[in-house]
Formats: sequence, structure tokens, C-alpha cells
Amino acid sequence: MPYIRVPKGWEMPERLATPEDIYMNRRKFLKAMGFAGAGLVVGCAGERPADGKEAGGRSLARAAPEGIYPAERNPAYTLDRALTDEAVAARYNNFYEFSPVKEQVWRLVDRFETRPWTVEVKGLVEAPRVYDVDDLLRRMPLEERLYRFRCVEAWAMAVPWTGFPFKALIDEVQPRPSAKYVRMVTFLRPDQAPGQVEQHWYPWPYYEGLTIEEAMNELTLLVTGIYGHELPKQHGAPVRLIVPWKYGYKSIKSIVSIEFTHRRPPTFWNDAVPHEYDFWSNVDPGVPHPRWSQATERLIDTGKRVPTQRYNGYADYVAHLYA
Ligand SMILES: Nc1nc2c(c(=O)[nH]1)N[C@H]1C(S)=C(S)[C@@H](COP(=O)(O)O)O[C@H]1N2
Ligand SMILES: [Mo]
Repeated sequence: MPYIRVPKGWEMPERLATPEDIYMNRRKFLKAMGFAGAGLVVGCAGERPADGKEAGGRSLARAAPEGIYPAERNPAYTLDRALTDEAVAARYNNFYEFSPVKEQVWRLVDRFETRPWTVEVKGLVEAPRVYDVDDLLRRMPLEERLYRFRCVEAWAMAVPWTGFPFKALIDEVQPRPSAKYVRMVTFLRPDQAPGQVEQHWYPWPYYEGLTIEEAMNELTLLVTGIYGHELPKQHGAPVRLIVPWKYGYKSIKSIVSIEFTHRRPPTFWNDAVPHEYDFWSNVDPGVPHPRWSQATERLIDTGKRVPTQRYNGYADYVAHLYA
């Protein structure tokens, strides 16, 4: 059994105390009774006064702690292209848990609850632990970085992410020498994510994996913010992965668990369509997708086409991993 941090009374959400499936069933029961959600909102009410500062009708219980954003920009990671228009990036998303239609995702995330949120770190580590995402936000070395981002579907963007190196978390849990891979999993909440119901043929919940060397590379981030504020739900709130030299589907959103393993973990898109998506998925303009060329990419805000670069332009950081 992994170590579970004992939360203070006021921050004790039911999902820390009960397994996810019991929690889900209980929620369904409460919903039928007309009580769903009440416990979660009350659970956080003591942390922040209802001072009316929150704009846009957003629940206080769902916001990141104050004073986190914007984080200082790390000038070591700059771009050779303009930043993508924020509003375009926020309305053109791949997040199949909600919809396979990129332009629809942002409209369908309302019911998705991103607070409270825990990430369980387990497997071949000396110090397994369940993290509360706000504890990570307060303790980890948050910084902003400008990265290119390349989807396997040949669209691309360039955005300022806020996050911390995955390595900072890995160092804290101390992987054993036998740990060779990291497996990450997204939430399973069909009552909040319509795509998990409508696309019942996919092997939910979404899962991804990296080698330990990839996960510890300086480019690999656990991301909680974008454009100087917390991640909107459609970008993978409250915490997602960003591996900028790989096709976008490796950058798993809304992570609930991270497991260190000896064997290479299976990955969602490789299991779903094995002849189109492999484990490595490094951006490579010379290797076409079975259904389209990868030589160029389309910038989502201007529509301009530009050449795709090997490792998405990050060869200096990562080529040695594949020598
Ligand atoms: N859980 C989850 N993570 C995911 C996906 C998804 O459908 N579910 N889509 C991936 C794909 S294909 C891409 S291109 C990026 C898109 O990230 P964005 O919407 O923030 O631009 O998220 C990746 N992470
Ligand atoms: Mo993608």
C-alpha cells in the first residue's frame, strides 16, 4: 500500500478516504438524491474567504492557491516563432475524454472537477506518496517556458507553459535502480467527461509512458499553467505532462497517477491504433504518418505552413537519448 498523507480535517475530500469506484458510486447515489457536489465545496470553504474576487462565476474551490501565477520566465527556453494566439489555443484542443472534435472540447468541460485533486506516485520508488496538487504548486520550482508543440495530426502551436521539471518530483520519490519506465494515467469519470461514455470503444482511462531518462530530461515538464495563469480545463488542468520533442499525444493531460515500472508500459494510442502510433513518437519530418506527410506543419492561429524539425527543434537536448 502506498503511503497516504493524512490531510487536515478541513481539506479531507472523500476521494482520499475511499477508493475511486466507491467514490463514484456514492456520487451517483448522491446525485440521484440531489446532493452531489455539496461535500466537495464545503471541504475547501475554510481555505479562502468568499471575498467575491473570483471572476467569471468560477467556484472558489476549483482555483489554484493565490500568488502562484505568473511564474518567472526561464529565458533559456525561447522560440524562433511567434507565440500562438491564446484564444485560438484554448478553443482547439485534443482531449478525447470530452470530444474528438477539437473545436468542441472547451464547451464540454464544465462538469469536470479539477479541485481537490491528488496525484498518486507509486511503483518502484523508495518514497511512494499521494500528492495534493496545491501542495505541488506551493513547493515545486515553478517557471515559465516558451515551447513549440507539434501534434501528430500536423498542426502546431507555440505557447508559454508554467510548470516544474518532472525531475524535481522524481528526485523526491527516489526511484529504485530497477525502475526503467514511468507510466502516467488520466482520470476515469464518465459522469464528468462525455467522451468517455460516447467513445466507449477506447481503453479508458488514457495512459502514457516514458523511459526514466526521457522523464528526467531537462525539457520534460509537469505543467499546471499556460499564458501566465492556471491551465484552463481543456488544456489538461490541474496538471499535465509536456514533452515538446514528441508528438502531442505523449503529453498526457489531467494526470491522477504516476507509476515507476521495470517493463515498458503500454500506451493509449498504441493500443488503440498500433500501426499508426508507437511508444517513442519522436517528432520526425522524414517519417510520414501512414495517412499523411509529417514534412510540414500548420500553425493553428495563422494557418501558415512551416517545415517540421527533427525532434521538433529540440535535437540538442534529446538526440543523445536515441543514439
Ligand atoms: N488525457 C488526455 N491527454 C491528452 C489527449 C487526450 O485526448 N486525453 N490528447 C493529446 C493530444 S493528441 C494532443 S495534440 C494534446 C493537445 O493539448 P492541448 O489541447 O492543450 O493543445 O494533448 C494530448 N494529451
Ligand atoms: Mo495530438
